[in-house]
Amino acid sequence: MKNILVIGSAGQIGSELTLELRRIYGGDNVVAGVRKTKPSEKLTSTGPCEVVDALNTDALVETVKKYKIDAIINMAAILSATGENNPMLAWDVNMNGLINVLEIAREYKMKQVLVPSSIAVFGPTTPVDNTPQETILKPTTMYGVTKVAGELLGDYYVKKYGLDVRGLRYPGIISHETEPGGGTTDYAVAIYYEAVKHNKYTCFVNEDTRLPMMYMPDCLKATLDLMHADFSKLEHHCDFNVGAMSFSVKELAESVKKHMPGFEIDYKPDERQAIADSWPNSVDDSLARKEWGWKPEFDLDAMTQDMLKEIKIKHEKGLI
Ligand code: VAH
Repeated sequence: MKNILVIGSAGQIGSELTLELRRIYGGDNVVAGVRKTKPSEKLTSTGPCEVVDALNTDALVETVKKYKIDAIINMAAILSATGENNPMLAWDVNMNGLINVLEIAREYKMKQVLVPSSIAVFGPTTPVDNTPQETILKPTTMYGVTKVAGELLGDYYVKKYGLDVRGLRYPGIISHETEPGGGTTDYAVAIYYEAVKHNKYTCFVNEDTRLPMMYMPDCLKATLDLMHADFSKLEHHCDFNVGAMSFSVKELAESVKKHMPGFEIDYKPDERQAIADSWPNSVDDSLARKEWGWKPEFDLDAMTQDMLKEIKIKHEKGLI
């Protein structure tokens, strides 16, 4: 692939993935597709940005033609918590947007499409520890429903049309560049910002909530490793489990306290507790390790040290 379009470039993963792809493929060869959110100066100064809405087929085709796009990364999604407040919007963006991307990729003979999935595909009847890749997928959120359907759709385009479609089930992603929005796992980012700004945090899930999590450098590594894997060697395509760590909120708070002894946390669970409770504690990512050599690098304490260092810099600069 030579010319890549990242849809959802202003988002938590999209913003950093676009910059990383530009470092690899060259700034002019990676188009940042944004919708409402204004792209950061880092995005606008390192390569082309276009207003791209996966629901606007004509505009999407115009961008594909203008930049001779031969690979699309579709990071645009309505996440779990927002999706429960507006299920039809989640279905529209996550499914109708995806089908537009897949149809355009088929029609314009794209070299690759990346369709991210999520641990949200699992539900309360899924085995909760070391969740296998092949298992019960009965999610209880609209976001999870769209991610199961997205995996099936992506695999269909592989088998029916021979299109190179790939996807991985992201756990909760933690980063300090672009704050997430509308997710259930957002607490695992907010805790660091609140610790630096106020030395305390009121968490919207209880202290025993344990979820699979991943630091952004590992998220980028997993995404790029999958993108660059030999397609002919992949037995799976759009549904790879990828794990890095699994921790409870209590363990996360303890990790923060190692660096900020006075940090205090209290708990006021809200509607997101039920979503978190429907997801697994940890995942089995042995197939990703076998098929494309997945191996995470960051553990909880290494992540906490880096997150607090970077967020303190943003705070000292008055950026937060
Ligand atoms: C969410 N951050 O909370 C997303 C993610 C595994 C969760 O898909 O909805």
